[in-house]
Amino acid sequence: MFELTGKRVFVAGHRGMVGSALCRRLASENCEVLTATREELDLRDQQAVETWFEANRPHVVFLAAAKVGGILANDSYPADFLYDNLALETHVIHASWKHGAEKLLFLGSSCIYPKHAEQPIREDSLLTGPLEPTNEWYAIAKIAGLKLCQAYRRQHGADFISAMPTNLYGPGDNYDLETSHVLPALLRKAHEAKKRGENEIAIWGSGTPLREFLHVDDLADALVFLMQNYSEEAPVNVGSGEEVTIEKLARLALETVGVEGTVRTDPSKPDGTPRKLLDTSRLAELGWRAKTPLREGMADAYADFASRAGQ
Ligand code: GFB
Repeated sequence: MFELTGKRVFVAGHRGMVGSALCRRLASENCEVLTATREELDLRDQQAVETWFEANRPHVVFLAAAKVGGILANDSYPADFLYDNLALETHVIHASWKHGAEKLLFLGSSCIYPKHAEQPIREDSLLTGPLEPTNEWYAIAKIAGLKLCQAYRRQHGADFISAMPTNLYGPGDNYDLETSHVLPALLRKAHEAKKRGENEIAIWGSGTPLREFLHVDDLADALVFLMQNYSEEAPVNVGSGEEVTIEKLARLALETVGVEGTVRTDPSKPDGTPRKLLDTSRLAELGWRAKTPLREGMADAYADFASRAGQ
């Protein structure tokens, strides 16, 4: 088991949904958590990253910083999704090796797998077929990050590992209707329908795509578990096994918010990949399983949204 006790642990991206969940989770490990705001350290600036690592010399790195967004943001800003992610992961992974970090965990995404991968998606289906076009820019950057970890392990013996989470949600999510992922968007749409006294929400696409959702606190727990218990080249999928259609998710959002309403589809908007269910047997064999049921997790996410919206 890899010990976190007494270590300096850098959480890159600590203000994001995943990074902040990691900080909450690491509070119960006996370690020193290092963070840097975007204003203090632009991870896309290689010199700044070098200088920061030289000064702080973390023993452990969780690479949770990333340019992320939902299907429309991915499709609209391909240069940002490719460049920002390639730049920051290259700089952090290289500096971690150069300045002697003992271990690094890189965070990928389930969209790295081929659009028509056999379901549930096993880790070894990586690079066996074409990607989903709406997010191929992000996926290519995440594949490059995973490969960097493998390359530094092979060439330099660096203990760098990768985790591939399914679609995430929870406290600290982005609720902007243009750039967010589907779950926060639907909670917000249901919330606004309730405020306006309406009984219908509109969803993008056909409503038939299937997605698996994982609460971010479960993910953070899995990442700490992997840091302590896993040390191999292959990436590890992190999922909940809880899969729903987008239409069902919209009905769950209405129930969570307390609206008796209906769901209208919008076929002019993209569906993206038809299904994205991760095979999590590798993680289960190591001894970890998700705990939060979707209905319970959505209530928690909505409480966070409502408190931030001042409701
Ligand atoms: O969460 P989402 O944006 O991303 O969309 P992906 C999931 C599904 O929900 C798609 C539908 O079929 C959307 O068309 N959807 C319905 C909506 N209504 C809405 C809405 O109001 N907002 C949004 N955003 N979607 C992302 C990738 O793919 O998944 C990223 O683009 C990343 O790169 C992330 O991998 C985890 O699941 O399609």
